[in-house]
Amino acid sequence: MTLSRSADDLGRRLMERLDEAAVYSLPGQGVTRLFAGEEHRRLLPLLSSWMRLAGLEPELDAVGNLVGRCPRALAGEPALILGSHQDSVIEGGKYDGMLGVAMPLLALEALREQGREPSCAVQVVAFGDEEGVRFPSTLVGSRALAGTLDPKVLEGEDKGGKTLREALAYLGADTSRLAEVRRDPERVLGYVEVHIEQGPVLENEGLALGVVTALTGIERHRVKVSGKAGHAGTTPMEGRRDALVGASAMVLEADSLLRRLDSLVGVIGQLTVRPGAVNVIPSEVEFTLELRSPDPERRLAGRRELLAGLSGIAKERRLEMTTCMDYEAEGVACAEWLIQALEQACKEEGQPSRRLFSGAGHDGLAMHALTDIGMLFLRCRDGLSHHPDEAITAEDAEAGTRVIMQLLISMTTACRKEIGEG
Ligand code: HGY
Ligand code: MN
Ligand code: MN
Repeated sequence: MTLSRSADDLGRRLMERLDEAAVYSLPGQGVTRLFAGEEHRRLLPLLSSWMRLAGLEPELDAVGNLVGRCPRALAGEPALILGSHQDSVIEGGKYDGMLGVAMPLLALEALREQGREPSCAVQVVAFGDEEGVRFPSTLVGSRALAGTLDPKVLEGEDKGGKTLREALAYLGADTSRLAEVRRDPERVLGYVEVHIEQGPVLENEGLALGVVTALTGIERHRVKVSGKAGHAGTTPMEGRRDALVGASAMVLEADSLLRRLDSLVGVIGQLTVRPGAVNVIPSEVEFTLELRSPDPERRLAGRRELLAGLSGIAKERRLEMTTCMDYEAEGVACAEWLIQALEQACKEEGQPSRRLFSGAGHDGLAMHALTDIGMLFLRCRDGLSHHPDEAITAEDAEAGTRVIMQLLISMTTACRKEIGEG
């Protein structure tokens, strides 16, 4: 049965909320809200107010997640967790992350307004960190829930030398309670995240919504290239050991190799040049290298070929090179029962959908270690994301919210199917 289409105008209400949240940003284009920074701290009261309107009790946990629990979840019933992340990339958009926080909260609020209730206990988690932009760690919030977070990440430092532990204290989080964040899998029914697609598939096919089948595997490396500094005017060009020239050759080599390899994409997105002076030959360059593939074997083979290629360039140019992989997440599959539950909810709402793969990472990569995961994708304009011009329409926002309302009222049936009672 399609939920009644009263004049509640959920699409417009959701867009207004997303505009409101976007204000909590560093100055500049788009949205820049870094983990446990001032903007994150100032956003928390707004999200808490949305949680209360949704009938949830908000609580900031030890790693900066804002968790809203319904009374049934507070009483200890196994709960469906919905959510996404509060942080953004630098100069990102309004929808990556915040959509998946705002939409389930509005869906719960709208059900309350209609005098209806979700059929199972619900928690909405606004994860503190998914992007991994500020500290040398990522998925901190979801890994803490899954019990896979190494507490050492709290000692990781941002560029200004502030540790994550210090930043979390500033946010108001009590890191001494880290162990309490871990969830008992018996008390979790599953994890569902709504996210913009961040790609062009839905738009090209004229669909507002898609149901995700699997999330890509990701690895991140830090590569350090060392040469020799020297006077830029007096050192002959011949014989220089310029680390930046070497690193530039490596960037081009990585790009051409990645173009040749199937099912593997990658990027070198961050370079630091030392000493970084206009008249000094660069002595050291540190850069990041990120690789993604749905296929772990292809990712491993690609990594080997790439690092061997870069090492060959270092040798040729008499440079030293060291590499360190500081993050790896295996690709994960979404649970078939949650895929079907989301598809069914789309159908009930008269929304055609298709299944699709996610080339982006999400909190589900970490939540998969705790529970079954499912994701609903929303079409975004020009497939654009991690960009200030990221956009969705109010109509699609409305469609997504209604699908989540349907999912919430039909979860018992879906869960029963999963445990074999259906
Ligand atoms: O990097 C990603 O795929 C995600 O947007 N954090
Ligand atoms: Mn992102
Ligand atoms: Mn995201």
